[in-house]
Amino acid sequence: MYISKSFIPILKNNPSEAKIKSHQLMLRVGMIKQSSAGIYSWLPLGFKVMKKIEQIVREEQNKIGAQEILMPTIQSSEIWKESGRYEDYGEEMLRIKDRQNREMLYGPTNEELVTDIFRSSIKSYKSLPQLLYHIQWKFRDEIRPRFGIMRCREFFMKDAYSFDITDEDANFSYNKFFLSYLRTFKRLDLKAIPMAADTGPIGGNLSHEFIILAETGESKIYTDKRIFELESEDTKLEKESLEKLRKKFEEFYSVTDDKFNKDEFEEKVSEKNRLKTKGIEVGHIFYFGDKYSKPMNASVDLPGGKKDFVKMGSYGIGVSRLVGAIIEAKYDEKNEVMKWPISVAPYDIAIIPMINKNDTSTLDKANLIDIELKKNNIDAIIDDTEENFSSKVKKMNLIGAPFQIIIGKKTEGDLLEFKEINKEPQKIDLAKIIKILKEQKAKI
Ligand code: P5A
Repeated sequence: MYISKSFIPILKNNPSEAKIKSHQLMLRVGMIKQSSAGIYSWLPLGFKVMKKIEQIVREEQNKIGAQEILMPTIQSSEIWKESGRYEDYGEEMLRIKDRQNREMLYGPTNEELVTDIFRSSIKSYKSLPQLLYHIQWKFRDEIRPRFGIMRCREFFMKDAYSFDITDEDANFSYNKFFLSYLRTFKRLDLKAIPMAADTGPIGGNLSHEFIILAETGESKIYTDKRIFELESEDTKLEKESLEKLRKKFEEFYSVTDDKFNKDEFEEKVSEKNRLKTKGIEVGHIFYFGDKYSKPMNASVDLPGGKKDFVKMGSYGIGVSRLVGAIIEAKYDEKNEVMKWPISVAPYDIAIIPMINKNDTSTLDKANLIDIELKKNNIDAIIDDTEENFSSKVKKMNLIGAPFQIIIGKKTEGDLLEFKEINKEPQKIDLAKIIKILKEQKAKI
């Protein structure tokens, strides 16, 4: 892709309305454009990153046996009246009337809708467990949308739901999602820590938020530092090892502020290990038993002929919020250098040829390189403008492709100036560059 033909509207300076670095960068390089308060359009660069995150989230859901569906954004109020949440949800719910004067709403979450889908088809314990998920826009009329796509009104969420018959099986389902979240955030090159959390309007009594540390985060956390040293190592999808994995994390006191208890914190964590800080909630999982299945009458036949209400959990990941969270974790705002993890980078590599009117041989060379890269599924962005070298590099540093090739007048023969952002340049040939990139991409 040529930069001159791309829709990447880069601003010269930081937009003054953005208070945190992810919002600054996203506006600066034109990843998003606000359309009204807390509602954004996603432009090509931002959309590419979000779609890659979505795909990783999807793959990790599939790996634990969850099945993808797609529920609508607009829901009927009827099912929310059945569960009793229609009144409870309050002003955050965007309520709409259709032309027949029926009460509809823009879904803030889907516990009711998925329970309705489940109860219409699944009648026997033999079909359990069921793990269903979708990746869909949500709307919450947040009183104070802020920080760009971090806390907005319309956002993209992966939400999954589990259905089991016993508490023990439901706990197994919960733990499968626990593992899939560790795997997902690792692939995004994020250190997201599970912390015991409150359940709020979703309900239930078991819940973890997955939090990444960031000064600009909106969640207050209290934790034993040593939890950050834990490796989120992979585990078999089996009851015992998953329980062990969760216990390993739960051994360290780590809670969000609504679960915080000063005495407990001081008793369980020695002074040198206490950490009181802030973070960004990128995922949240809940177990709430029959909170929805009972009022909505979602039951299945048991072996002895009896019936029972299914036990449910729900599991959310803020897919659009993750774009901002990755920037908060990876953007060096002082030097204005972004380095996307290769797993979600909008481009794998930037090619920067030095071009002037009388000599476009460097651009020809860039084009030849691009053909070879394409053959190897490596996605490059080429700066085909005649701007000076430093402004070209500045621009590419903001776009954040993790690798760069620089083609100057002196680039002769097979050796190219190749650079990983934040590292020293090296002179190597294209075959070697392709090898390095392929190796990096294979690790995703
Ligand atoms: C779990 C899935 C739920 O809604 N029901 C279905 C449960 N959980 S949650 O914690 O309320 O949301 C899940 C994740 O969505 C992201 N998120 C947001 N992202 C951007 N702007 C918002 N206003 C917003 N609200 C929630 C968070 O990442 C959260 O963990």
